[in-house]
Amino acid sequence: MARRKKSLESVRRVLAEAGLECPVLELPTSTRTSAEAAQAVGCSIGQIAKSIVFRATRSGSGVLVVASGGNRISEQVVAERVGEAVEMATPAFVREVTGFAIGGVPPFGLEEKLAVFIDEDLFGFEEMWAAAGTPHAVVCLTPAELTSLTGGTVVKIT
Ligand code: 5CA
Repeated sequence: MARRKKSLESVRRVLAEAGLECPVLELPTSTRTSAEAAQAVGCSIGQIAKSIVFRATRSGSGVLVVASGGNRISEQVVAERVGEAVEMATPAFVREVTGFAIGGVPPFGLEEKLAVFIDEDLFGFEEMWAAAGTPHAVVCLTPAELTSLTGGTVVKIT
């Protein structure tokens, strides 16, 4: 099976195991960036839940921030939450800890159990779209579904 198909199937499996029927959309156009994803589904960029991975510099642990598409995440705010300095992850580190490539990283069903922080701005929407494993697939989630699937802590990240 092609890698992309496997990635999409693993996202579908996690949703099914959680008993959720969140719509997954496979699109012909790229959903690699928040702007592309917003254009592809016809929503505002704020309604895209982007999954950004950081690396804690002392422990080497991965940290996932699920942020509203238009927001710039403050590394300092993330560091305060984590209790140590953080840096942007490299593409190789993202793949290692999540099992997915940049542009398709879903907020749940990841390779490693990461600390997860959710941008409070996502709670201003009834539903949002997140990457579903590939740069051509997105999944529609409510804030409650995102919270239960990730076990994340809701914070102000800007
Ligand atoms: N599928 C879309 C919308 S859900 C998506 O995955 N967007 S994203 O924002 O979550 O993923 C792209 C993000 O990956 C960028 O915002 C950026 O933070 C990160 N990224 C892109 N290129 C690199 C790179 N070379 N190194 C590290 N991080 C990168």
